Amino acid sequence: YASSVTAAPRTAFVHLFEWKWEDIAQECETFLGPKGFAAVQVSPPTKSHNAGAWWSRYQPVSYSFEGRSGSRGQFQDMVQRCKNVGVDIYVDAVINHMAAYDRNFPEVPYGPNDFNSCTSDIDYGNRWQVQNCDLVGLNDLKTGSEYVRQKIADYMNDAISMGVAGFRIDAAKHIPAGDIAAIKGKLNGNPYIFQEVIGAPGEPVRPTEYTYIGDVTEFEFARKLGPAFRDSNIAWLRDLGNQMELSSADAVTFVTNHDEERHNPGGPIWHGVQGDGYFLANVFALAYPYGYPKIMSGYYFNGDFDAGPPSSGVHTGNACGFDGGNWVCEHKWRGIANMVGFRNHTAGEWSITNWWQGGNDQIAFGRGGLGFVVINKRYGSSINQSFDTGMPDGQYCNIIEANFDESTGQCNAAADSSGQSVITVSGGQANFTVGGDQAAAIHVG
Ligand code: LM2
Ligand code: CA
Repeated sequence: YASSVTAAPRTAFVHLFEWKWEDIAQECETFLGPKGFAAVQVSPPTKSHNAGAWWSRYQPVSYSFEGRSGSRGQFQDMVQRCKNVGVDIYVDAVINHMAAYDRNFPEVPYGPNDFNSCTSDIDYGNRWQVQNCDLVGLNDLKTGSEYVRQKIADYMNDAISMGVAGFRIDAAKHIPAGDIAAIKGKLNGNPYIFQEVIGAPGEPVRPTEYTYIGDVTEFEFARKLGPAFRDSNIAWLRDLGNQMELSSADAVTFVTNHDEERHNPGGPIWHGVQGDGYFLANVFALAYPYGYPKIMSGYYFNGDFDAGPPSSGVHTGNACGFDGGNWVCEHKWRGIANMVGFRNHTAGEWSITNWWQGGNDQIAFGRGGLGFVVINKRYGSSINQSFDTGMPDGQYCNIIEANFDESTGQCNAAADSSGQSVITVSGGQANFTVGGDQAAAIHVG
């Protein structure tokens, strides 16, 4: 791949949920690096409660790097190989709690005095309970204590020493912001931090309390985006960024995440396994100038909440879902993967220009002459018209239908595509033909 992909900033990342370290290393080299992904959020790397369910990973029993995704050596190899192709690794750091049941974790070591003592259910209207009681029965660490802070920082510094560039702070709402700040103060270097704070109306702990430490998840973005695409009511999304509690520079966005696709598949944060609407919502999230988008990449679980990952690896037998395998690989869906490049190449113009809407279900907008996207959420009805794109004249590859090969300069239509591969802009105008439930997108670079 030619330099222009790597020269553009990298502005979106992917959660490779439950992927093995070896598979992630290979994915960085063969796909994520070339496509311009900034980073991978990996599943919690520590030794955890030994159960088959995916959620056992959220019950650490020690801070040693060993578990279902691989060994410490494999982890280290992944970090280096991904870094070599420009892709950072973000560790999902489970630091609010340890596993349920026992308050002795000799490998850290933690003993009973290192935990808070409130074991009752949490009343989310009560700040003290949210931050000091056991979350779903998980032993709540005394993050106010110097000893616990140092143990957590030692773990994170161990990751940093292996080249880890950032962290997702799991259950951050359940940790006082001051405690996270104190832990961050003990870290080497300046790792990227984003904190999982699920804002909810009426709750006392607000996402904005955490922005002085690092980025924060903006759940409202997903809660509004999902229903808009599900209900084909997308024109109002032009104003979405203005309706958020967090400012763009502080927000991590997503269309769904590993919890939401399981806990509440029909709910406001949309279940991501199938459907053009879900695909189009991801296209929108990557085109829209708000936040730092994370793409969820998971596996089929047939409504089985507990189901752990498919037993065969992504690169060993069971391939990605579109080949009939068990891993969905949403990040490899052509339009989603190529929209990462769109976001990277449009990062210099953080505004919406050339807005168009046809009813509530068809929209198009530009990014200040660096990119232009058309989204048609009207089933069975094409858009056929000329748009004022604001783009420099020339020929562009429609990255939803085709892949641009930088080494040859060719725009290669995908085998399964019947849409336009090439869009010609002349005098700023371009004709687009976009089928129902489809999109088109062009960008500079
Ligand atoms: C998170 N963010 O704040 C993670 O994104 C989420 O996936 C984690 O919950 C949670 N916080 C704790 O890290 C998951 C899962 C829970 C599961 C926990 C712990 O959603 O269902 O709880 O991990 O493994 C499980 C059982 C639950 C039980 C608990 C303790 O499902 O019924 O509660 O273990 O034994 C008694
Ligand atoms: Ca806590």
